[in-house]
Amino acid sequence: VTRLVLVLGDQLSLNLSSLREADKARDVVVMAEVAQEAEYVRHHPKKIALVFAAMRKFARKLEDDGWSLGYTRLDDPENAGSLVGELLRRAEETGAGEIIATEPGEWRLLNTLTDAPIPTRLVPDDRFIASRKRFEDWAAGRKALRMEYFYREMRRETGLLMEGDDPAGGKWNFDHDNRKPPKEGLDVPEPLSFAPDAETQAVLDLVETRYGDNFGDLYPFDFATTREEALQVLVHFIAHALPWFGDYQDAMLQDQPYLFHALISPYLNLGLLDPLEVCRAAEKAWQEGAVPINAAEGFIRQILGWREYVRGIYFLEGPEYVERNVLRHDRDLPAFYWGADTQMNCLRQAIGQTQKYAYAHHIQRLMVTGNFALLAGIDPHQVHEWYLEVYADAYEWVEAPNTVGMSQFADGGVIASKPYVSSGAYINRMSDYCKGCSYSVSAKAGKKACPFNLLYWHFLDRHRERFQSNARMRNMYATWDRMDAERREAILRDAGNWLQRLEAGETV
Ligand code: FAD
Ligand code: DLZ
Ligand code: SF4
Repeated sequence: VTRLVLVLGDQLSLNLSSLREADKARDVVVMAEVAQEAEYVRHHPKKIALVFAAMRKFARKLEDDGWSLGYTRLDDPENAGSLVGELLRRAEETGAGEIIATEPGEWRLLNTLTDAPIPTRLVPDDRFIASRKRFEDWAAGRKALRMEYFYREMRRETGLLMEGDDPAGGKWNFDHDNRKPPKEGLDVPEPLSFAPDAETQAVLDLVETRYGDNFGDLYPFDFATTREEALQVLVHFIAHALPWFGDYQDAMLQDQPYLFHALISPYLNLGLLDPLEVCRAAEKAWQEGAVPINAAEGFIRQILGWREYVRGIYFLEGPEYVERNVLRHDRDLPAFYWGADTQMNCLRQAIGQTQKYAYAHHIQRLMVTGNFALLAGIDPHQVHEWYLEVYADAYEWVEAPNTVGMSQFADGGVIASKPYVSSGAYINRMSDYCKGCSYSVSAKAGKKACPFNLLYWHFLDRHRERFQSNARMRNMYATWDRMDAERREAILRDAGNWLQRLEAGETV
């Protein structure tokens, strides 16, 4: 008898495990644009449009490959509004008695499908380099789950950047050579841009009508929407940006949202690109002498290391992970995260860019929007929902560990060995934001003082009990303790007043 093969919006890979299990001759693939998925948070309109456009084109590809398909568009009058509703409708239509699905990347959907009122067989998602089991085995019995050690095992297992048993270039990690501040007049490559075809335009019209009020600009829309286009983005990155990726990985420049980043996370996360193929392409460029080792290693580590590691942590830690709040932060997310005005230029730039492009690079997410939320004591669940909504690459399995763990330390240190906090000095060193700011990055207290300077000490002071014995934070506390008492009092008082103005809704 016929079976239904569910293909989710972020499972757009021809070698998907569920498709491999299925029989083209008798089974029916089900794909559905549903309100349940489009509305579990108020996604950026660009993200919804990207998912729907890529789904429609992938569906066509499956049909060309000979699959029977039940594809439901969001505005189909029969649309049941949820994935299970759609599966039931298609089961009735086709007489199917079983569903095959590749495990979804999120607890919410995993539980929904496990409890579906129709027999459902879930097969592992093997579009990752490490399986869930592989990660669990690595984690078993370890006290600390540090990415670096997991990454080295993955290097050994895949042979990526290995010379026999040794890491290529003699070191596992070349970050020491990376993280250069930006230079004036950096020559930054133009990213590729894909003009919407008629199929994408139909999606854009639909998204504008239904989700035009969500935070974020739908236009201009120039994402790749097929595997072929995503591969062009990868090739373009390797030729024009990868050589400098390591050097300027942490740099931030006003009006240069992309710098030397790859811009491939939306495509990796949708399944249009495969993580191992991306790593191999970077390795090949290094082998051919086209890129230096610090660039190739730094880039491969983000995918083979971080991306695989955070997925492992997400499933290891369980569905309650997103509720964690060990620092008991409870302030509401300020209105400027949704585009209201702020005098802090770094935040205005990072958020403005997010609104426009549904993109910000890692250091903007970690050291500007994330750093601020952590210093200001914002409720990490609200921070988590914000990151899940505003980025085109946001799926809970990758977003939550990065936000709740790496950025907000709300998991108590599962991912990060110390909180990622900094004063304005770091942002000033790594960007050109401060010169266009109403605050003074060199002022440590007083009305003009950069809020990051005030809140940095406020954070350390209010969490002294938790962090003062952390070896990696000893220097920070020593510096604080060396200041004279009057100065410390003035800083804490100014920080408290600033937070009050923030809470009162003033444009801070
Ligand atoms: P590049 O800087 O060019 O890096 C190349 C690739 O490495 C990325 O495409 C991505 O696949 C991978 N990568 C890099 N850093 C990470 C990381 N920390 N975790 C996982 N993969 C990584 N990434 C997402 O894909 N989805 C998210 O929802 C997401 N949320 C984040 C939230 C916060 C608070 C932070 C600090 C980081 C988040 N990241 C997320 C990680 C990272 O910021 C993005 O992957 C990256 O900015 C994507 O842009 P790029 O493709 O140009 O990346
Ligand atoms: C993100 C997303 C959106 C916006 N819409 C759909 C949809 O209509 N149908 C669908 O199958 N998937 C969609 N997705 C992707 C899912 O939310 C994603 O599969 C889960 O979050 C698991 O990662
Ligand atoms: Fe940001 Fe402070 Fe620099 Fe202003 S002075 S841009 S608030 S770091």
